[in-house]
Amino acid sequence: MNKAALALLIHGGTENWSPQRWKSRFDNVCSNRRVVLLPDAGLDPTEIRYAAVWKPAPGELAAFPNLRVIFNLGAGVDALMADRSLPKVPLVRVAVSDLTARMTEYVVLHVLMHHRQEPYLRASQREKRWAPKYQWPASAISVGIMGLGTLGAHAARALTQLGFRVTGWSRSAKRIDGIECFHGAAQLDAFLQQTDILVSLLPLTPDTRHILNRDLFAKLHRTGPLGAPVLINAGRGGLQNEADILACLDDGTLGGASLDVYETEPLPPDSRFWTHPKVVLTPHNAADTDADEISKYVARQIERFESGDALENVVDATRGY
Ligand code: NDP
Ligand code: OXD
Repeated sequence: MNKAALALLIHGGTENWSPQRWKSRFDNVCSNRRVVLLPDAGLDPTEIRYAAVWKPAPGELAAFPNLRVIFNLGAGVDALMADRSLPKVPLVRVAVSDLTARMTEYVVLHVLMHHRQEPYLRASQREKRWAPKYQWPASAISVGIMGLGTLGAHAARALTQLGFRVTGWSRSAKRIDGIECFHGAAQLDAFLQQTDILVSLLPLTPDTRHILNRDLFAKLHRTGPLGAPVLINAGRGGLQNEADILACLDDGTLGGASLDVYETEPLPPDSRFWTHPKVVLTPHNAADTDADEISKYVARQIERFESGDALENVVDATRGY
């Protein structure tokens, strides 16, 4: 046990975020390194050089005066960015092919679900109603992806391979083969106007909070084959105005929604999303962070850091993602 200590600080409460599970994976991949699962009453906080975290409470990381790197065990760092006392050391986030592929599966599944009118077909089945509806080709549908980063760009490529018309919107200008790219506030309306299925894979920042609201939904393509535009949000719940989504589903501004993330998680039992006939709901598991993959990723990054190589996927704190 001669290498600098790594602290694990994991909140989340779901099966995937079982702290013991992560501890056993980190013990396997961090040989000769002390891995401490917090809280640990006997711990001397000055020993900790690295922290691997999921949803730490504000102030928790400030307890370690000798911290050198923080590893967020997921892709989105909004919970950490909200911590005003976050130590000013590099913050590394997850950007790995395993998680990216999982998110692309989710996006493809839900785009196809709405495109192939699955909610309607399942309702027909429950009612024993033989009532086929014309199925449009993928090429008739324009999928617009908000956020063309690690996840958005990968999902966009997969959708083009299925024949969808794919556009994307990001903060800075992009060039991606086969995808019409828009960027910045000035090009948002042009992007929305041609979008039949809107996929949100944005990070939550002060600029993107509640960006998915009635004004934005009203600008989506209104005369597409699906009858009304569809929203798929797997970014963060804070991106969406939930009252607006419900009202827009009710009045037909939106034809359907697939939601994986919510303003309050777990989603409260009295939320109308649970029972709304136009909502396909998943419990924030579009793309799970796999403990085997991510413990190896963090261990590799620590080895790089200790050999003097640059850390990868360091968050830009001024952008907030
Ligand atoms: P990236 O940082 O790689 O990409 C973010 C994209 O959003 C970039 O294209 C960026 O633009 C764009 N963006 C950011 N701010 C703005 C803005 N104000 N206006 C326009 N575009 C903006 O992140 P990832 O692709 O890795 O992940 C995206 C998000 O997905 C995460 O932050 C997380 O919240 C969520 N997520 C959800 C999961 C789930 O299971 N539901 C799992 C994993 C992640 P630019 O390229 O110009 O910087
Ligand atoms: C993530 C997530 O950000 O799982 O990785 O939401």
